[in-house]
Amino acid sequence: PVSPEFLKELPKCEHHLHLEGTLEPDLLFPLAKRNQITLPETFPQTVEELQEKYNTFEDLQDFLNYYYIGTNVLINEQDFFDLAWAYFEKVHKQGLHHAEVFYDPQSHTSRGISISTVTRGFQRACEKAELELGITSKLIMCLLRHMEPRECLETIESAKEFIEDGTISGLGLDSAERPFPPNLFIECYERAREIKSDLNLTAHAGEEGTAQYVTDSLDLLNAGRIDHGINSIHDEELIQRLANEKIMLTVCPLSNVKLQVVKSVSELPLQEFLDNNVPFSLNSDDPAYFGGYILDNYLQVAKDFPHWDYNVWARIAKFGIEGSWCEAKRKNEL
Ligand code: ES4
Ligand code: ZN
Repeated sequence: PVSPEFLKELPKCEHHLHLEGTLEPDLLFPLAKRNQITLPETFPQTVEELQEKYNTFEDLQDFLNYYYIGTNVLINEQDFFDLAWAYFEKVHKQGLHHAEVFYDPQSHTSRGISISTVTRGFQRACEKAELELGITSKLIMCLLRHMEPRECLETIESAKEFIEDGTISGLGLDSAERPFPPNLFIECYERAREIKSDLNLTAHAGEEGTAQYVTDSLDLLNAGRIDHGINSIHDEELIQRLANEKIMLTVCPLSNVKLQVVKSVSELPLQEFLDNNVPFSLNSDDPAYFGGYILDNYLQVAKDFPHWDYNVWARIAKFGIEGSWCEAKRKNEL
């Protein structure tokens, strides 16, 4: 097995991280206080009780219920900045060089917070991270698939200026995967591409959904990569296609265990992906909720795949660089 030091030093990229999912309990409660937000009575009232709850989620929906309540404590531009900056500071110490991060504008606009407040707060943290930590980043807005597609179209319109000026460099699709298949969002993805023809596109698919959700995200939404995608393994033809078209899967090992998608990291089809030349990266998804940031995910995979040598890990690092949406010049540096 490779050493923890090697994994720390390995130049890592993150492609699947929800900024709202970096909200640690020890920031959540102070923010609730600062912003005078009353949490529901049934919500844990202390950091310890909340950490305890995070140890056992039934499934994706059980997690999302907590995640959306937590999100409500974020109000001011400074809150969004503080959240993202705390994330960048943490992963800087873990050897992260490049981050393509998600956020959910609708979680905030539905509470009366403008998309500009959210986007500018996050954007300022991204700029500071590049300047002071050397971490480059991209912001990806996600549509909540449990919302009406008509409302999602309005969200895209409200993001138009940020898409046009490049503040938002990609579009994704998250929240409860089933029963909200990709075909519901065909118009949304078309409209986003109309605003910017080279907008980067991705979608969560094949976490709790079937391989068909992955295929449909490629065919119907034109996604250039797939978030999670692990259920692709059940479709041999799809596996060959991912390899041929170099579609990267952004796998989230600790998340998959915490949400009981798999029993352990060793069950993930990572060896099969390697054997079939399917590009994948390792990511943290919602690290405050799932018990680990980027390096913690790498360390757990190394524990569960102890026979992987330096060459295998170098190959994974390379998948991540090539699957990133940054300019060729930056890829060379990485
Ligand atoms: C998410 Cl793990 C996961 N799946 C779908 N949507 C999400 N939003 C935040 N984390
Ligand atoms: Zn996710």
